[in-house]
Amino acid sequence: MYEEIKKLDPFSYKFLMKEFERQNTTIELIASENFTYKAILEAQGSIFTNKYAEGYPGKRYYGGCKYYDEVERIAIKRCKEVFKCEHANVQAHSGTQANMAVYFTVLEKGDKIMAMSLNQGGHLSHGHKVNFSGKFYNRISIEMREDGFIDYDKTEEKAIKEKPKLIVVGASSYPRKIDFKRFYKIAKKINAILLADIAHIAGLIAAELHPNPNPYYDFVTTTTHKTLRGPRGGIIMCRKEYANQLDKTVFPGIQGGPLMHVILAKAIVLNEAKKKRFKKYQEQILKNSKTLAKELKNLGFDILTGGTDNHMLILDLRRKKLTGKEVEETLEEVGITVNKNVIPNDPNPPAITSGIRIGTPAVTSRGMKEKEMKIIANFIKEAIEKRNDKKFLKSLKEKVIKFAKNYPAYIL
Ligand code: DSN
Repeated sequence: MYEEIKKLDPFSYKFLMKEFERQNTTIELIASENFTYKAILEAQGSIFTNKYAEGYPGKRYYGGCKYYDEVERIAIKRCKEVFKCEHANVQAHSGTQANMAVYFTVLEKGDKIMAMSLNQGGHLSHGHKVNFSGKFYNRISIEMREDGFIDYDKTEEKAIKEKPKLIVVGASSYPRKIDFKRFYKIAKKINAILLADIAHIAGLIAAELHPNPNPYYDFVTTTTHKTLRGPRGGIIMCRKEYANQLDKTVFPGIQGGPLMHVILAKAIVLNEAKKKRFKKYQEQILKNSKTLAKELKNLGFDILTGGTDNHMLILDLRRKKLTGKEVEETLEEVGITVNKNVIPNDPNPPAITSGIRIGTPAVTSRGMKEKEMKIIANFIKEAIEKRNDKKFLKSLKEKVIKFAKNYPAYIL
């Protein structure tokens, strides 16, 4: 594999191979990452990368698009079947561009939106001031409880008082089920437009293991590479009445040529998502995150909200007087990859934090189950407890490498 890259560019090849080694010899626990299927890698490296196909199936601005039309049509059809939505646009390059397309379809500059802020678990594209969404729109926050759960009653009171034009329901860091129906009822009361951002939980929703906001939400956006395990990219779903306007916003509004090799890969993963084995995979993601949360709790860690309903859990490090930054760095030293994460009322800034987000999609893709989660929980505990003992960390790293190699992410 990668022989042509080696010939053309030895510099890039060297780092590609180093990354190949890193992926196979570390324990990947970043909640938004995964190891995609080989078929998806093939699709993304395929000849579908060669063609411009601006426009939509049957209405392209370039000749020679007939096979691309077939693939995009099937991707849309499968998306509608899997997520039970009325319309799908599979051209969004990313989750942020998917959200941008929705905002540009229904909002004017200066409009008020309601969403979780970054430190509540929301995403940059949910109105953060450094992002276009925070520069163009005026974001008010969803209300959260001290224990990390969404406070639906207070959110409703605030929404009635503030009357946002659009409510974004979804998170990058929320370990519990989201009550989409409750938000629907809130939005109905104030006539707000509803957008669910299901990027993190798309795989669970596809497998019917998490409530689905379709079809009673106006818009649903997702990425395709997290729990869904597909290519890096985005999808936008909406009710029929918004379909034409949304498609126009995506192209020619905010994007040019669609990445047809990625749309090919989206079609493939959406087919996979209909299968029994995909549901089993998603069930195992849940079993693994629940086991990891329980084991870490038994080992003396505080878990934000007390546990998890999805693919992630969040360690609250305040009682241990540790920061997310130092734990992330310690774990990286032994080959365990996680990310620091802000927690409600975090005394530390986002670059330091008092939390750690841990997710199980990637380790589950490597075939790990409950037994392995117990071993990983112990690795985490030992690394943190003996974080100042460099010799110990070195020997633990060796153990992690040996363990990880038993579950190859990919074989050359
Ligand atoms: N950056 C992603 C995450 O880690 O959750 C969201 O896009």
